[in-house]
Amino acid sequence: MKKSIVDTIYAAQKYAQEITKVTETHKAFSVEDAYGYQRELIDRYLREGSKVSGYKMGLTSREKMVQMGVNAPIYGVLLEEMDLKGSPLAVKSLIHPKAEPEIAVLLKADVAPDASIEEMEKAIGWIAPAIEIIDSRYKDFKFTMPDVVADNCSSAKYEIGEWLSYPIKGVHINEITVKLLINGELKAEGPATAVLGSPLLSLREQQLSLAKAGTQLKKGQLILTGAITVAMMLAPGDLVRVDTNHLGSVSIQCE
Ligand code: OOG
Ligand code: MG
Repeated sequence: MKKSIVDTIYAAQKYAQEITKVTETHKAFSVEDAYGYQRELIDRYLREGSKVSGYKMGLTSREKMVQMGVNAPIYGVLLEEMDLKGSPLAVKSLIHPKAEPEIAVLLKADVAPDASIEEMEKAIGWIAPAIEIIDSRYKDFKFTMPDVVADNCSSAKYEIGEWLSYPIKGVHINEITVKLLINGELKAEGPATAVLGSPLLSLREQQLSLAKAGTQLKKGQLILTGAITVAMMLAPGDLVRVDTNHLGSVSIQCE
């Protein structure tokens, strides 16, 4: 019997095997349906003992929307096992991993679904530079919105730098800028405002999306607010580093 959409994506993630878009191999479906498949997929990991560490916003910058040919922000769920925590990235254990520079926030309080943007900002306890490793399960990293949402928005791994208390003294979050370097070579750079005008607006989008889905952001969760620049393909041996002007650096050694 043919595998279901969720089973197909689950197997592709688990065994790092690329697949043809499920909107082609199975059927066309809406973005709303796609979030339902994403939920089913995550529930499966949770039943196996995985734990949610937070959420990620995706396609929040113009650079990413143009790179991926998709024109609206999306969100995915982060699991604890995606956190590299300083360990090297085994490139061959993934399909075609790419790195992107992001700003991460860590919540010190729950964010009520109807909290104002000021209340939401007060729930941010810490901020850090981050590298997200995305690994679309689809051939050639090409997909439609429903495909990528069902694939948990290409989530694979992430590395977080040192958490600094938020707000940072004398610096507004929108003044942060990041540089993405591979083996010391500058590949891309951009301002925090590249993500929906502000990482705060990206977090707001996450809050409102979860409210629509009947859930909410909670204390202890981290949120990746979206790639500030294009994502860069990685090869074994690469050293990826994100340098920032106010948050320090974070890096991942590939092997
Ligand atoms: C989708 C995930 C995008 C971001 O930060 O824009 C994303 C993809 O590009 O494969 O994580
Ligand atoms: Mg990302």
